[in-house]
Amino acid sequence: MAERNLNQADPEIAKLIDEENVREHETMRLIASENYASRAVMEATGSCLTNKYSEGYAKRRYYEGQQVIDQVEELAITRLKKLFGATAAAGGEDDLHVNVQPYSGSPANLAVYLAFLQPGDVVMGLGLPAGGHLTHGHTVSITGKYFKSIPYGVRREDHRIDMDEVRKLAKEHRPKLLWAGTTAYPRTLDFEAFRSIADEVGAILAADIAHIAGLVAAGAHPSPIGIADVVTSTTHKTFRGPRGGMIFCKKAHAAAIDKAVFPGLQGGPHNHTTAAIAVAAREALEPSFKDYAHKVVENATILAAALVYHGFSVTTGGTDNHLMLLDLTNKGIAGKPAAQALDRAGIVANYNAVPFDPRKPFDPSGLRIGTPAVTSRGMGVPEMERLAAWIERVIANIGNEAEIAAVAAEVKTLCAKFPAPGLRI
Ligand code: DSN
Repeated sequence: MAERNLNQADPEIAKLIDEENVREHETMRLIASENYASRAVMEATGSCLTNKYSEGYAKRRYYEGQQVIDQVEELAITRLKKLFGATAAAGGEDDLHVNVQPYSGSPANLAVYLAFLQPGDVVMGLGLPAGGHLTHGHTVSITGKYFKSIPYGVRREDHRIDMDEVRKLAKEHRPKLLWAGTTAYPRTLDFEAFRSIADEVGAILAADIAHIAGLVAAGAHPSPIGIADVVTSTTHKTFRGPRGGMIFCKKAHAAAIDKAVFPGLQGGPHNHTTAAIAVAAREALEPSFKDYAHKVVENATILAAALVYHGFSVTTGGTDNHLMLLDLTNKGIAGKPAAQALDRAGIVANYNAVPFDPRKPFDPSGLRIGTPAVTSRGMGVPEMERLAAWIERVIANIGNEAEIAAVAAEVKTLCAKFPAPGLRI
């Protein structure tokens, strides 16, 4: 029987994929953790490599038939070493081990716990309400249930991480693991300062660069490679690869990290994802990726300034990276109805807690906005200024569906001029 394509085999799913393709083309993607993977990355993701089991690591597998897979994994590791080794603090590039098997960012972070901690040990990370990640010890996460979590926060005056507070808490609670990493924090992280605190208390320093990996690779944000003991990341945010995870560590920790990923937490690696990570690493080694990452930051800076011009309250007053956090309190609206109205206007962001938010996490005061995806479409300064004006227009017209539809039409017209990588149009 002739093989059927997706449309023939499953028209319902084919139609839904087509609809998502259109939605992604016609709307402005401002979710700070999303991006557009290239067609090359998607081809690798959709390849026959999905068929192969390969528990273990190159040349040490539990299944035969690894002639190709070993090369794929080794190529991904070699390219990532070249890319991130070049960003390392002195000597760091020679002391670099890479694991490309974590299924995504949360499993990569769990591997750090498994490699270094025992249940009940103390962990410190930026609290979720201050812009940290669930897996850095939040109460609802396994990392807050099985370990003793001491979150640090941001200063009330300027909403920046207070390194004096981090030091004070670390000295008091002696964490075994200290996280430097964020999901909703618009400023540069001082990895050297985290290192000195970790050294003072004998903690493992883990940097989670999931959001900023692409910026780090391109030199648009300082690198923790060679400073932190271990660095975890997803591969699909500013790095612009497939949905996946990766871990960098000093060679002394290689065996512990590898053992924690497999067999500690996972079975067979997703080889199609590994291949796509290798493709993304190759793309990130091209000079154009450096330009891209710097433009992401430039666009974020301009968008934040334009939003301030339109009367928005931007936490910390702006941004150093790819994202910003708006506190909508002065606009008299909460984050959720604002995000929903913007979505109807084709401007897709997410509602988010702001530091010291008096509202509940499911109905917080803020909006998180990021520029990685719109920058991948080639948008720049004029588009960021237009975007700020649209955001202001939508927020000022909540309840006026005709005005929101008018913005959606304008957004669609602009998006048509900036085809997104990887989409079929
Ligand atoms: N879900 C990611 C984000 O949006 O930041 C973090 O895991």
